Amino acid sequence: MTDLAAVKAALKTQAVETPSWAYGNSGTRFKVFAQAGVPRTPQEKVEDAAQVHALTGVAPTVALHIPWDRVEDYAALAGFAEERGVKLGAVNSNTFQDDDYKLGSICHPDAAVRRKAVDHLLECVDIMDATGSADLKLWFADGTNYPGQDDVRARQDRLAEGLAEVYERLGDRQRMLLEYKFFEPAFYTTDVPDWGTAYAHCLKLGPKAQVVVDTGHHAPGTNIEFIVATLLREGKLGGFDFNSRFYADDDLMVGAADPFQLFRIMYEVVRGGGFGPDVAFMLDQCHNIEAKIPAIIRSVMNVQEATAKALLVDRSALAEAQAAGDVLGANAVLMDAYNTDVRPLLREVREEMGLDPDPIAAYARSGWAEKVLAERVGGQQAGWGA
Ligand code: PSV
Ligand code: MN
Repeated sequence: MTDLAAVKAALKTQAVETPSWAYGNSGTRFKVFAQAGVPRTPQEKVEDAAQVHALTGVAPTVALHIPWDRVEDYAALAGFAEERGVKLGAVNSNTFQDDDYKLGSICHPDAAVRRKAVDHLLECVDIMDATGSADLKLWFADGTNYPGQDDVRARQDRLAEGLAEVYERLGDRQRMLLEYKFFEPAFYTTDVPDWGTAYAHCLKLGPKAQVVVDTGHHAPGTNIEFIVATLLREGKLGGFDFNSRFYADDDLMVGAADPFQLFRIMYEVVRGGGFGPDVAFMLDQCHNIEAKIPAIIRSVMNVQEATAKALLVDRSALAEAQAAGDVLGANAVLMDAYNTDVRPLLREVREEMGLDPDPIAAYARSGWAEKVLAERVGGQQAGWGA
């Protein structure tokens, strides 16, 4: 038997970080479709993120991407966010959109380019000091396209050296979260292609370096929940970039393509003691053809639903069935939780939190979409890469 009151209490503590770039225009390399009313400034992105938190109650922070969210005064941006009821979250670095980075950034063969990349990462830590952010999220587009193009092992040495310099700069309450991705934009080798490589670097760096699992960054069929279980067991799971993929790094709404996978991941999180402040639950998505704010609300709700189901797993019945070697019985315990309709429970949780039980309908009624459509006229709309 699961304790429903405990499940509800846990759900009320949930925190899903939304990404600033998800509020701006995005697309593919073929076309970016502009949407009316999208933010033009980091402040407007924060305002949209505040709407998501106000309606869901579980999206209290918004991640920044530098330089996409460059401002003169980061402390002022943090104050602006707090006035609207949210905080600034992870600072995401960007060493992939400058011409100098054609052959890589922190792993580049030229020391001058490596210096530039590391300086950018150090600047991101300065920004964290100003915003009060705890996490520096690192993703490197570094790699090679052709066998022999560069010395793959030397690139690992350069990576280790650059990361070590940034690690030394971190404050006591700051972490570095290293994200892996198995391909793209490099096609032959990627310098941080998998959790093992990220883990090896983080282990050498020390306790403030942890691995981040972007759910879209795996080959089809990869057992992501096993990776999650392993990283948690080793104390090295720093967080998630949640999204869904059908083919590659599609960045669709989390829980849309494979809600069962999301449940399995969240079960391992709960099972491994990772449901809490030590693991950052972030979205990393782009909404290319759908309305952005409702899509982000839906994504947050999808994470909530998977979490509720994971919390509902009857752990003692499961342990009993597992110990007895009852294969089908154990599987049934897990499937019972997955097949539970948790929407009524989540409606209750929201009502108890003083929220509208239906955040999507509440958003439609709020008038926010009409307001920004009328107000956000002119200027340069924010977009992926701008
Ligand atoms: C790379 O594909 C990535 O997942 C990294 O997290 C980047 O910072 C982000 O996407 C940009 O959307
Ligand atoms: Mn990511």
